[in-house]
Amino acid sequence: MSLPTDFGPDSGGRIKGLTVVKPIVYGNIARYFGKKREEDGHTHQWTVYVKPYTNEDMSSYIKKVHFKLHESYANPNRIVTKPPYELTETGWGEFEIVIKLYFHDPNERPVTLYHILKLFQSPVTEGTPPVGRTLVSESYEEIVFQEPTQLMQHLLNNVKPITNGQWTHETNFEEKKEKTLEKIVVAQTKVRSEISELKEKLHLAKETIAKFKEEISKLQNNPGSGILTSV
Ligand code: SLL
Repeated sequence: MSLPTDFGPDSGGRIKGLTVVKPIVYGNIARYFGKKREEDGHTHQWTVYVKPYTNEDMSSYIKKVHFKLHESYANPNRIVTKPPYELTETGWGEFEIVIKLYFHDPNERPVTLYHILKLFQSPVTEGTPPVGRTLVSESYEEIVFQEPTQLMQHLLNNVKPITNGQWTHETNFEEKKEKTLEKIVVAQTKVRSEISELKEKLHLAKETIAKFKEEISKLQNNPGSGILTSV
């Protein structure tokens, strides 16, 4: 793509106090062949990807996406220069994929994401079950641009929609957000009540200590009155 050129000699200067956030979704889908392939032992086809959370064409500010695969793959360093930022492969095993996003503005440092390629369905799956035989493992993230340059701000603000239709995801992130929030509230309540129980115990323990101390000093001041006698 051609970059705007009207930012003058100062375009390298950063815009103080400005933060631009771009929500993204990254992860993989995978499909089991149904059997192990004779020729190479591969069992799955999978696609790893990075896509925008909202209906925005990220190519206005993303220069390329680097997917680093396991060394068992031929040419493990795969570069994708235009959307969709995805890579389809076949294989037999799970491993960590390093995803590095590069931006058009060279002042902007690349962003690195780590995704564990998932091929095998866990015994207990949370949330919505996969459609058919396709497994989905994806995460929500936010790229935060702190004090971008004017050039980068321009690129970030001038994004086109990808589709005129609805932009949807395999994962219902709104539902996930609500459920996660509920879990946090439950955990918070539990931790709070444990803290107050422990405080109560501590309070009782302190009271008991104080009582004993009082007893001791009484007995020390008045030795004849108790079982304690000085030797
Ligand atoms: C495992 N630690 O043992 C992992 C490594 C590597 C998966 C998984 C290679 C495909 C090909 C492939 O699927 N590697 O032949 O190119 O589970």
